[in-house]
Amino acid sequence: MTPHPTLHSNGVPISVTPDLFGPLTPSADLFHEGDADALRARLRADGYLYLPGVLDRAEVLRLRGAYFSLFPAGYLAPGTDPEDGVFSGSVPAGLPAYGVAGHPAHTFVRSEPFLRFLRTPRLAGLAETLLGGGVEMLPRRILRHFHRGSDRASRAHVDLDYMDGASPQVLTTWIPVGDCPPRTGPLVYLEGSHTLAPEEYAPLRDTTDRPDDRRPISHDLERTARHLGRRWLWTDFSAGDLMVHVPQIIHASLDTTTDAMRLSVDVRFMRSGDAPDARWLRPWSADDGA
Ligand SMILES: O=C(O)CCC(=O)C(=O)O
Repeated sequence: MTPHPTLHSNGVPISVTPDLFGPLTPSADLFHEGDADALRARLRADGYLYLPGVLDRAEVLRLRGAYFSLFPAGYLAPGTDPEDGVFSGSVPAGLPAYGVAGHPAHTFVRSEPFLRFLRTPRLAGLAETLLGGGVEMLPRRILRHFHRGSDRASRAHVDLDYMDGASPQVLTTWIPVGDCPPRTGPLVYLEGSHTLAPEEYAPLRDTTDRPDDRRPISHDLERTARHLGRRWLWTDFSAGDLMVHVPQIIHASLDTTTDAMRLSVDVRFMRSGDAPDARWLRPWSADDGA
């Protein structure tokens, strides 16, 4: 990792040392070889698939531009292209709270460019390969956008805690919408954590910055790694990369400290015919409570 002796998540520092951080293993070779058995085996073994460059970079960047074009003047740094998504440092007065009706993120996940992007056969095709049959894309698709200075990031969690009203045979695909090196706030995955019994990480939930919500495991990534004796796996994501993960793996995100903003889409698939979790049947809104 480039010399960042300390990273942060939710404003809490985490030292960048070999006992706390390691690299994600790429699997794009298996993807391009079309080796379905090997992809499924890798997903079972690691709990994730890191697939660099399998999406069309230009299309991903166009999506980034389409989103940031929706913001009022003053949000993007003067003279910059919306595709670059460069924060000016100030949020224009009157912008609704993030992701609620009236905010660009709320509008965007209901817009044709967003829905068209998700229709790329690569996404559903991969989910079919991995889930072994027909799949449905769940209608709740989360757009996450962080800018520097907010000290906000995704806490360590497992997706299953947010969709426990249905079969655990679901997969999450996570798409960085833009380049996303560690200081821009990507996802990080706790190595091999999909094999842990929930009781092993339950004690971490007692120290929390969200006392009213038992679902996050921790906002303190260093404490989480040390308690469970595992490393956070990271990479320097580029636009065009794709992650797939199982709903039992612990993951979190780092804080955004660059002028370039972090933007990503989180899309989940279930097997056709399985009963869905009812909370995932409506388009995402940041205040939907799901
Ligand atoms: O994009 C993020 O920061 C979090 C994505 C994720 O893990 C989730 O929505 O469950």
